[in-house]
Amino acid sequence: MNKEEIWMQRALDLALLGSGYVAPNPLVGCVIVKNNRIIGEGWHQQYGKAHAEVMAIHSLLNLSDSIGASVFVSLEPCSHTGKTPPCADLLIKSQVKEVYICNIDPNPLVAGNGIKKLEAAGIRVFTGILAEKGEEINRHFFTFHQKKRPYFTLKWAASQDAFIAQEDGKPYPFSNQPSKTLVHQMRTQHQAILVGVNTIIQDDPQLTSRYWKGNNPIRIVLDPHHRIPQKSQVLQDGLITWILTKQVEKLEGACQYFALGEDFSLEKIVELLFQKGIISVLVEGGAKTLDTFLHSTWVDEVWKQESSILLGNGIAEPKYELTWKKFKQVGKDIIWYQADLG
Ligand code: AOF
Ligand code: ZN
Repeated sequence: MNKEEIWMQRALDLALLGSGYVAPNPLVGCVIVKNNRIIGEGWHQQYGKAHAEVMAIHSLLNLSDSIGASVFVSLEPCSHTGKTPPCADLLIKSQVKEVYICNIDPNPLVAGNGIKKLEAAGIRVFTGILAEKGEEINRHFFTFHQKKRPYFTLKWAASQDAFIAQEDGKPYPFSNQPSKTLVHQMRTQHQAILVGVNTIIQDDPQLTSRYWKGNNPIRIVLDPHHRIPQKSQVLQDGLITWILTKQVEKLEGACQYFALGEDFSLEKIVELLFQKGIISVLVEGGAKTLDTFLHSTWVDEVWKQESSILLGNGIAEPKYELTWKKFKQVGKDIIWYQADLG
């Protein structure tokens, strides 16, 4: 790595500290360098809060230290006023000399305008430093803007003989605590979590990320015929749940029902979620929902948690040609994944 890449790597490492807190915003880190030394650092810590550049500028010992400095930021500084004012304006006002950018912001509100603003103010701009690494950590955000749909991750737990539930559909406690923790971490990294209504009826799950720090995802239930039991935990615990139905449209506390009409297709669901600004969805079951997604063109990533338990019979895991890579062994469980499907 050359010096510029080392500082950009630091910005990317900082960006990751926002993981679980920033969606639907991207993960962004920023490093300020002067005389070959890092003199300021920051990252976007929470949705709605200060951007990485603001945090980095405000970490300087003296604000005037920014004059003539080089800025390394993992995403193009924004040019628009969203929940916060434009970062490009702040860098101009701070009189920095040059800005190194990992990725151009795909958000149509920015999309090159941040760079134009900086250049118009006489600041030198360099783009594409460690670009692939930036695209990887922000794959949800890039997919959302480039493909105009959420990023979909599928995940299920199975017995060693490939069953995901008991014969009568009841859940079986396959996962050990460390692999549950890993799943909860994965939940914080997605803006929403999606299941079919059968999973709610059979398991009555909470679908929260209580075993990991970070946000709880919005729970989305596919329930065309409005069969969700009123006593379900996802309707009773006061956290946000969206229920997608054919006909019912109402708001009850934290539970929002959306009517999609008689043509309750995956296409319509994907479109609604895009319109609502959902950048990433973790699809956790059950068998039918996973199968429908696997046979669509919208799956980006698949995860399977394989337990050492042999069930003998039950509901089979989705059948689909996947080239599993081993992610890691967690106690007796093995976590497998396949990425880059989308
Ligand atoms: C940056 N630095 O750290 C981030 C950026 O509503 P706002 O004001 O938070 O703006 C959100 C948008 O700003 C987001 O969609 C993305 O385009 C950009 N995110 N930009 O300069 C940051 N998080
Ligand atoms: Zn900004």
